[in-house]
Amino acid sequence: MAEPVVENLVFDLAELLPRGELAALQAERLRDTVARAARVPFYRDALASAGIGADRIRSADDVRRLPFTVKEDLRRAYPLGLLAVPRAEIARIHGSSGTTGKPTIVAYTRQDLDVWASLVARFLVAGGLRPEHLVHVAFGYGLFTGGFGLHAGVEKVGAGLVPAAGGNTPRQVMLIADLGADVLVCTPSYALHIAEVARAEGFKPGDLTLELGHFGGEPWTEELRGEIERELGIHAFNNYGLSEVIGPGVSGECAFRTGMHVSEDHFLVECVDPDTLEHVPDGEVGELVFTSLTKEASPVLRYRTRDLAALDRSPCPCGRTGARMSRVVGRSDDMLIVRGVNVFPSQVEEALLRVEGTAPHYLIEVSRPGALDEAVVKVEMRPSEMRDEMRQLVELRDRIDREIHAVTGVRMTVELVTAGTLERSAGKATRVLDHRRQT
Ligand code: DLL
Repeated sequence: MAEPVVENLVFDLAELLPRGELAALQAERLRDTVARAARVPFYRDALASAGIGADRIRSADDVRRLPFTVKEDLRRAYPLGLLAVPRAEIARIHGSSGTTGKPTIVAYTRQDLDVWASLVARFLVAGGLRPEHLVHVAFGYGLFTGGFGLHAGVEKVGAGLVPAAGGNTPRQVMLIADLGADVLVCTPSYALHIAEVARAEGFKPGDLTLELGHFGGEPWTEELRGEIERELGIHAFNNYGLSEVIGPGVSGECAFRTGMHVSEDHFLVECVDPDTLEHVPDGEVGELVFTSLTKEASPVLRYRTRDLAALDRSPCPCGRTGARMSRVVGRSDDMLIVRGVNVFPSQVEEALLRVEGTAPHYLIEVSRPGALDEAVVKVEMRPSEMRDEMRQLVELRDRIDREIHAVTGVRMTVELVTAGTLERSAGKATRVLDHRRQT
């Protein structure tokens, strides 16, 4: 049996609910949710077209009879067309982190905020957070759910908190060092950048007092986890969520790190083939679809996330009964197709991390100058490699070329760039520039 990397702790006994009791609770909550959603004209019409209403829900499996909801539905309802409570009951508004067009708006009642904080507290505690810890939160505070969501969860656990927000990385390093934070909370790419700046400021791996990291908000790989853990001397945990469903707190890893436990007493999760919308068996990658079970202000029915992952309902040694989702391996809509081959940016990252001498900062640029797609991968070299002979640089480039080809099946042009030249982000890293989409 796998060893837990931290003490196996549980925030809420509901996380251990036997599957039978969980199913009964889900059925009851699904009925309530459908009744609540039916107050919203959009959902009322969709339910009527599907010929289903709250009175027809007998079990959680009846979710399959409900209509799907997509991001475009939320966009079209901008700003508050899907609100299921009187406006006066809104306690907070958040939105998706997209930079183009209008954000998708989600509303929370007081009760929603309280549930949300508890769900964030669940994954923080599952990943070792204790009330005596000091937590450095380097997520943006604003419409994005990362900052306020993690903030409330940390407070719910009763731990100390530094609401550092994003940006000014040398200052972040200074605060972590001077205040002696135990836990770092941000995106995985920003954690790596903090590690990089800490090194530049003269800190060696493990010099900082950090013990744990809770990272989410963007896809990352097992290789990147290893890199962050080595550089910061911490145990790193993955957590997942999306604003349309609630924000962070939809799922997170436990001490055994065998996938992210979904809080299934609050969200029904399905995994479907993105083309046929039929369920895929556990263990197979498909698109995750969530139905909220307790949200008051912005309930969602069968929300298609576009996130590709696999579900695992086998028992976990931690005792939690919630299904586990794998890492997100890509999105059904941002997958790159290069010369007919499907490529996920995470595969390129995996290839790069296999090659010594490269830093995990990269940018994939795809264009179509003639009839064929061209993919260029800009890869930063580690400062230590920069002194090397030209021959070694060529060898390094060839090694990256071979690994990318081995992992993705596509030949890409590899460009080595000077350390520190690719733009760093305090939020989600930009990994792809697809020039084809603009033509
Ligand atoms: O990113 C919520 C969040 C904040 C989760 C902080 C965890 C920590 P959005 O801005 O709506 O919400 O973006 C949601 O980000 O559909 C996934 O594609 C991606 N995503 C979030 N967490 C992970 C993760 C927040 N752990 C979108 N792994 C989702 C992979 C993730 N992708």
